[in-house]
Amino acid sequence: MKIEKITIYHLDMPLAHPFKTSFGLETSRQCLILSAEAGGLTGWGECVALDLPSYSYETVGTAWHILEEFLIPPTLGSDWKQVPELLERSAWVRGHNMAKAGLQCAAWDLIAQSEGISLAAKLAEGYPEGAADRIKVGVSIGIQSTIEATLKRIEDFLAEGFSRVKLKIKPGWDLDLVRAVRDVFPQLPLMVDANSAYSMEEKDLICQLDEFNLIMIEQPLGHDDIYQHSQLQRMLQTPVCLDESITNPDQVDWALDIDAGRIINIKPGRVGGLWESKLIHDLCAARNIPVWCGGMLETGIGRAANLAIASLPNFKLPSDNGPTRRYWEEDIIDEVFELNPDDSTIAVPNQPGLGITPNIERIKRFLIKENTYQT
Ligand code: OSB
Ligand code: MG
Repeated sequence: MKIEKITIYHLDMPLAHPFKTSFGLETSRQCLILSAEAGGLTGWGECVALDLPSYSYETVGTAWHILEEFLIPPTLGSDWKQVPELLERSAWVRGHNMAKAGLQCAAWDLIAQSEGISLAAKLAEGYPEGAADRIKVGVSIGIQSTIEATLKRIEDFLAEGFSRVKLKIKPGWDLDLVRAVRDVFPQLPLMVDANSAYSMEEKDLICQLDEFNLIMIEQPLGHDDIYQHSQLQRMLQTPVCLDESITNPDQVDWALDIDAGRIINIKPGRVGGLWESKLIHDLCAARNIPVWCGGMLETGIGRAANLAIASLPNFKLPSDNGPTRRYWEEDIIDEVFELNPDDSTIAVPNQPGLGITPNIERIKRFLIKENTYQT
């Protein structure tokens, strides 16, 4: 496989609903979309960096720079047979996982298309169970203006067919919120995500969450911390789930060695790509640690890739990757991902590659800038 041409599209897409976390409010989503052409095929990928360095240090601006200067040049024209071979050419670049993952996804799309199989089937090669044809999803509910508004939102999502809820929390928006939700929904599969908003000074408060029978507490402490999470996990009954602080497979090994968490959130962008996601999936499976697939408010392109990776067997907990309408009035692919309300699932694309049809006209409508690189 030789990639002859790569295009980066920098988009700004209005979100259907504003999304507030402990690190900020998103009303529109900037992202980079990548297309890579080889032998008459076009592969697509999405770089999930945000416009601000708030969730991680990467931004659409840094990702553009890293792609243009360092990742695209060695990719263009190089000959490779399977994706891991291609990755060796940019392995020397430290960090910038989201930039790497976006380009890597386009390469996976190309290779799966060239073999005439879905990305899910390609990623599941070697697993006796194969890929699941649909995956369980939950909904991640941002910080609302009031507890009443949150209860109403949950009620609406349950009526739509979602069967698991994640609440974003931060200091001052935690115990009263979770208590109120538990009072009204005693049986609801429920979890919280702090996006690193707490420190060990608040350990007593965090431990009080134990009484609410949560599936997990996601990333309560520092974005690059493992050590204090291990101290906290020792005090908690509820599993800690690591999101921000896991940026590669080694981090997972070390975190599990010191019991810094008992569940791992895999986001291909954060860990460097689908290949690294598979490695983390495998090593967690070997250590009996369940994983699940987080979301980064992706367009249909990144969403299709997440659905594919989440179809692997150790993705044991519901994913945050919801149906299209939860994020977009207008997506940039023709397909619409629908929630199956009977079992809170979404079908994994089964056509070759990502199994989607990017819509160039809509990509152009949301375009801030684009550039093409050729051999
Ligand atoms: O921490 O999981 C997170 C969105 C942006 C940045 C970080 C996170 C999130 C979400 C959104 O929780 C989940 C989704 O895509 O629905
Ligand atoms: Mg998270």
